[in-house]
Amino acid sequence: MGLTLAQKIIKSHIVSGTMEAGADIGLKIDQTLTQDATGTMAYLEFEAMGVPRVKTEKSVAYIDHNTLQTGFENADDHRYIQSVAKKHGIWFSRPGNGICHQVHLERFGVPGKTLIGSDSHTPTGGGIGMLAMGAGGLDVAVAMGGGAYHISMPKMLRVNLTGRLSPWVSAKDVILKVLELLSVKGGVGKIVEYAGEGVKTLTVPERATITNMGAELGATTSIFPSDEVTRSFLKAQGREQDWIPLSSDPDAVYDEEITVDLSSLAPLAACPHSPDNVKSLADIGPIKVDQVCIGSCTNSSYLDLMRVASILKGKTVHPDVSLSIAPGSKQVYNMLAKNGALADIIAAGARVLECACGPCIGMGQSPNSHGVSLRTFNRNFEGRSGTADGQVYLVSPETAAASALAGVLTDPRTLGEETAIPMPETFLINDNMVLAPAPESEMDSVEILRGPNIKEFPVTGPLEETVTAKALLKVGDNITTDHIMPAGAKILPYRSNIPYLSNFCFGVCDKEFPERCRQYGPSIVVGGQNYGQGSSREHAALVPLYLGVKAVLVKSFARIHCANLANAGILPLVFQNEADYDRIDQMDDLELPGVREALEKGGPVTVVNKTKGISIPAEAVLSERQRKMVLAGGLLNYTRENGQDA
Ligand code: MIC
Ligand code: SF4
Repeated sequence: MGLTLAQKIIKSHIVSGTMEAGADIGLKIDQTLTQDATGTMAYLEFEAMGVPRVKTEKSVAYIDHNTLQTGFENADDHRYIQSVAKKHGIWFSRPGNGICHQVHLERFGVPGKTLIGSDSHTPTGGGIGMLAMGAGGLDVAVAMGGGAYHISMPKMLRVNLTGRLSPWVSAKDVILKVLELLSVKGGVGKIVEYAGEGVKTLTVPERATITNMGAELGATTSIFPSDEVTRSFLKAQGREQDWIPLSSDPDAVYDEEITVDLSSLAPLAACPHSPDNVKSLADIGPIKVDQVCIGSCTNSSYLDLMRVASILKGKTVHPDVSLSIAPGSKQVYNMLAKNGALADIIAAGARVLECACGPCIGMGQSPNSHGVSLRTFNRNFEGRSGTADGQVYLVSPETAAASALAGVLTDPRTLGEETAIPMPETFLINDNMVLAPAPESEMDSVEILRGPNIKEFPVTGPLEETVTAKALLKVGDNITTDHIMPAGAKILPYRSNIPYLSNFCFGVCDKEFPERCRQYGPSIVVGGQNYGQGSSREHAALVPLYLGVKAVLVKSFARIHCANLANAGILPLVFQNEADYDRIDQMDDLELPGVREALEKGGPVTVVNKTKGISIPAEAVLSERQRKMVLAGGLLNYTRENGQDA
């Protein structure tokens, strides 16, 4: 039986387990990336492991999220990461060099290699045929130390692409269509492989837009074959030697298959407040637009911004619209500056921002009250923009630019003939903002620079025999990590300060939650489907841990968050019968009698609702390794006890 593309990469990297769907597998990791919002924690954890030098082929630390320096915090954290990187063998991409995923695709990604990153959009690397996955910071730290990355072996979903995109329809519309078909839960436990005749009609940046936003499907990752298109992209990046051909075998077997006819697609938008709330522009109608933001790791490539510049050229932004544009990387920015496209963007009245995540993570450009904001980004969760009642729609760069001129949501197909934007034969290559680590012989003399904002991360002890806790919070379906641990300009600078962050935990749902935790002590959070979707931020586990959360009991989990809970030593539980969700109310007294023994045996866990006098059966959604980890009190304790398998 033949193998799928992802199965081939898994086969060449598997170090433990078998390739049966659902089985725990350990993978050797070739490359890692971190960004600054998750990176400080990841490097504190790496330091705690005591490994002197990274053991990967390439590890890169990016600064792209926290670039708004409203106080000393971010700048201090940047210096900390820069010094840690220099000492321990990690390349350092300076602030201003661009968004991690865009830069990694351009300069470091290699087809057929494995990459994990402490950011959920790491699957962007799937655009050049990498097996690239988002992970918690601790998992990235372990991989840097040479440890395997553990996932449960995913099922394989094939998206068969036929036809070719019509003018003004672009990669964003493809992934929005897939989100409409599959929903934000549709990819959970799966790898999405793109195949079929339509693949070769898509450029690498277009493919990367699609794999990037595969994160919103909840998928483990998404991947495209590595073909002649990939080869020309790498050649244009001066890296043809990194290319290898890679595709699935003709007789590969997939668990599921869907077909998307590229020719039949029309421009789409994801409406507030979920990336799968997809409608056609015609169905939404010409709503008035207050703000347009172009950029993010989804849509800020050279091709995207050249298209935008060509639409804006010679025109002026509508007087009621604020248009901001952030190029994805210094390479993109520099090329636009050289060829004059930047001048067209500036002349049209766009507010040009630095190459960083910026508005995507709420670092500035929050829309006005109840404002409609069209964004080329990947997430439109409630409140993420920094404006609680902001109405964020996710659209393509073409739709964004057309609407910025018209002042209302506009179908770019009304713009007339599309100008052809050729893929450059050579990109402008200048890696002067990427700093090499110190040679091993000099690493001892590198001093780590720690600012006062860097506090210790919380750790817990071995799991107790019986857990007694209150249901201090009950939430519904599709709770995102932005609900659990919000980001944005006011909070993000404190990503290395868990005690301070804890004041904002679950702030979007219930501002009183942190106070209740302080008042009542140990707690269990109760939730619905797809709990913890979205970001890979382990802060969504570490902060609850700090506040005394012992277990999270839900209908189902999103992959990365579930792993982060186990890594932190919080017990992730799912209801055996979903209807039992209704049998717990907020503030009920709960008990997990003999939970330690239950976990040791790998059996079900009983949740006793003492307030209601009933017992509720639950399962710990953990592999054997994770069970041992939770018993030990998290991955760090487990690694200390068991060495580096672990
Ligand atoms: C995001 O898009 O939510 C982030 C910010 O990039 C996160 C990482 C983080 O929370 O720092 C992600 O996607 O993993
Ligand atoms: Fe940055 Fe936004 Fe991409 Fe997250 S989704 S990495 S915040 S640009």
